[in-house]
Amino acid sequence: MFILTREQGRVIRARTGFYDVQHGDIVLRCTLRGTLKRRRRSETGRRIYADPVAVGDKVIFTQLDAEEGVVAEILPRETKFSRQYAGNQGDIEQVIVANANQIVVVNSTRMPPLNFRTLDRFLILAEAGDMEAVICLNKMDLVDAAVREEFTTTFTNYEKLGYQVLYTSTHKPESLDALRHILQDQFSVIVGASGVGKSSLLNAIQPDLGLRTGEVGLKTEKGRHTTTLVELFPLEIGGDVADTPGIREVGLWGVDTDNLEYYFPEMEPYLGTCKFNDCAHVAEPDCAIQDAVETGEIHAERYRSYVVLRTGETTDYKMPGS
Ligand SMILES: Nc1nc2c(ncn2[C@@H]2O[C@H](COP(=O)(O)OP(=O)(O)OP(=O)(O)O)[C@@H](O)[C@H]2O)c(=O)[nH]1
Ligand SMILES: [Mg+2]
Ligand SMILES: [Zn+2]
Repeated sequence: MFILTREQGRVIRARTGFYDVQHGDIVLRCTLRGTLKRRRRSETGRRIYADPVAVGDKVIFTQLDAEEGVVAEILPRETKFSRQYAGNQGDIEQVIVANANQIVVVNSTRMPPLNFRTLDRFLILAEAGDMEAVICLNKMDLVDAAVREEFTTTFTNYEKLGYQVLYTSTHKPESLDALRHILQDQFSVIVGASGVGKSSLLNAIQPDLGLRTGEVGLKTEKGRHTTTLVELFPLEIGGDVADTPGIREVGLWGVDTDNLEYYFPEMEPYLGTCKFNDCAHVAEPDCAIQDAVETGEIHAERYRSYVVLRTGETTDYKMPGS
């Protein structure tokens, strides 16, 4: 016999309608209490809906038996890492992970190739969600010394903006020390396109995770969406990490796109110095931002991301893995 007591736990896996909640050493498969379900419907219309519970959520639950429980309440989130998800009845917020304090944006040198638009989108989402962001360039073993040098030169620009950049290869164990150090005692979310090596890196850091990994198509250079669920793991070195599926479209959520320049730290010194007060810094004359791009003070790739997001140009919208 179980006594119905309310306990606090944490969601480590979420599948629509079912949530694995960890409480000490036990993991219970939980459903949602009726009032939470109703909230999910009324908030967002009838057919599409945002899941009210995300991995990382702290919840109050009631245990029903040795394996099952009911989530009665979701505790307020400290942070949330969300993206805009295009449903067939409009855009909704998809909270990927709640309560994390840092995002590790994984990219690969090749297979799939690096995409700066995707990287910058993730950095903006981290900023919008009040989380630290660390950049990781994986598969360093796949490029020769000259290309490695090119990458490090390009990424110096991100370091100047205050982002830490890690260069890793699962084939070079010594390259993983810095990543281990970054993850230790933090609650991190690993994001990036399909096939860049997110799950492989976590396996390399902690082999007993045994996460499934998948080959990248040789011709297409695209990942095959091997990881399909967000999942949270405790790390032996301390801290927690959430592995995520490579998402095809990193839609911005919680970002004020009319004031996008505020999400680009390198633009800050120039703000308010353009000829027009409402300068969008795209095609206006006497624009301090465009001038700074000309002189190289603002990196051209970053400016390109700004323009794509500001103007809603769709050519660059897809992730390499889509
Ligand atoms: N050469 C090389 N291959 C790597 C490296 N890291 C991962 N891979 C390979 O890249 C492929 C994709 O790795 P995954 O770990 O499945 O990639 P993922 O980012 O988790 O992909 P999704 O789960 O689909 O989002 C696998 O074949 C890995 O063996 C690396 O540092 N070097
Ligand atoms: Mg994976
Ligand atoms: Zn301007």
